[in-house]
Amino acid sequence: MDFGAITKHSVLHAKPSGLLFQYGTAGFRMKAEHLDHIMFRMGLLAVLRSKQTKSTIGVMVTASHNPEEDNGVKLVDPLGEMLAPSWEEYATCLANAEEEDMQRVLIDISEKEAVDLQQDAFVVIGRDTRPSSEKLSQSVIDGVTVLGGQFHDYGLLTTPQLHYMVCCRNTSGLYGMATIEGYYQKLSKAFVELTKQASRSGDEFRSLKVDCANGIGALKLKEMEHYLSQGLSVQLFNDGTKGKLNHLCGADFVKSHQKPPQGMEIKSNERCCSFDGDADRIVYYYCDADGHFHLIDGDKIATLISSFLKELLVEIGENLNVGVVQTAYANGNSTRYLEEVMKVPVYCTKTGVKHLHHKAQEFDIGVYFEANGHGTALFSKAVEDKVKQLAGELEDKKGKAAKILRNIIDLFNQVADRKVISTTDAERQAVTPPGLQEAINDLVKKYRLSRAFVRPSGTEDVIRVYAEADSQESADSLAHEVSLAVFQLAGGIGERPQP
Ligand code: G16
Repeated sequence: MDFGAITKHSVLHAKPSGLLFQYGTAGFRMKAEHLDHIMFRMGLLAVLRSKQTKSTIGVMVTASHNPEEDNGVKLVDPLGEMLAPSWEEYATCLANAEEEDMQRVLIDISEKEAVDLQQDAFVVIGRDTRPSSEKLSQSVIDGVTVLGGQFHDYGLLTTPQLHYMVCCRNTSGLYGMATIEGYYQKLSKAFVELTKQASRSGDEFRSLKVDCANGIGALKLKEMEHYLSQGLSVQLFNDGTKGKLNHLCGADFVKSHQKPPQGMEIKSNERCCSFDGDADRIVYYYCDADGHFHLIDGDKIATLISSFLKELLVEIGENLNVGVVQTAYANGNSTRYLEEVMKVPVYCTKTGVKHLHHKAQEFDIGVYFEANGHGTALFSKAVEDKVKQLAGELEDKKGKAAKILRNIIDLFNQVADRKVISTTDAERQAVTPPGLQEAINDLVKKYRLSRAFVRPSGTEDVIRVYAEADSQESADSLAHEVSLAVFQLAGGIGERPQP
């Protein structure tokens, strides 16, 4: 390592004093103005990780669902999955190191992880549409080059697209071509074939209104639209031409407010969906003939996907081990339905795609979704090979089901996806501050069919409160009471929570 060069560049990306940085649920997230040194240092770290794994590593510059003024960065590991937990710790350590300690921290990481510094390194970079993203991704590139790494800057990309590029590069193109064109071709081919195999094919099933959260999803869907034209006609809303990113629109807004985004007129039974700021979440919705809004969130998507997969497996005659992974936010009824009616085992992990993804890899077919719309289905290599073989061999109904399943495998982009309060039991129980969990338990007892929990967010400086009960009024009231308990027992600041 050329420490002279590292120091010379590092001072150009000075660390602001008095702030603590943490690699959270999905990387570093905060106001964009505090992130320059983190970007430079994540460029350095990506090179070390690339040398250690002898693979291409991804760096995505985005703050996803957070407001436009924020930004963030996440590293993507060799098969497109989230960065390994031990490296998250190195990322935190490097982000907080004082200038004079940088050399020691870099040597420490290299020694602990037996990084061969002579090894070549390659890093791919993508960014969302935030005004701050271009400059910040330049700082990542500075970090990569000063450590002698090679890079490819894809420029504007959605997060799933960057994950795809990393996976393609590390499988020598086996997963697909590592170009934007390759991404559109692979996914649209599988999708268009699936729509041809679908039993219902009227125009009403082929049109979709898409709320793009005023983000990158709009640009990329416009590029992809004509590849899909034989199977789907999309109408874009909140495409970034006037509104602000994630403001009054996008998946997070629709899920948490349980209403359509601003700027989208919905007629009865029209099919609609919303992305988030980096297009790695999706929720669907429609209004019925009486004007009632219906949300198909991650819980429902997981249920629909796993029921469909089970039907296909029965048709093919294969008995595979299908599991569903959720988080504490999953509505209790969805868990009950999956376990009791669908007879599918359900597991609960901590919030964060990385935790769900990890668990889902234990099954032949693992379906995972966070209620907020992050998720996918994972198929083991053995299942993938078997399905491809059966699709070639079987005929009639069985053959048709196997071919549908083969296209589904190609369609799912499977790449391997506040501190006062601490939690346990997949974040369903608060351990500290003392008395908080007992207070929540007492409040929950006051309502029928109720659950509630609290946890510190890993992407925003807030405590999240979740509540469910037998009616909307009860759920709202329980949420408010739990918020008040948090405010009192965890030393809340600012205004008291309002009902
Ligand atoms: C990120 C993570 C998700 C998580 C969400 C909220 O989403 O990728 O797994 O559910 O943050 O996390 P928290 O409640 O810890 O703030 P995104 O879309 O912002 O990347």
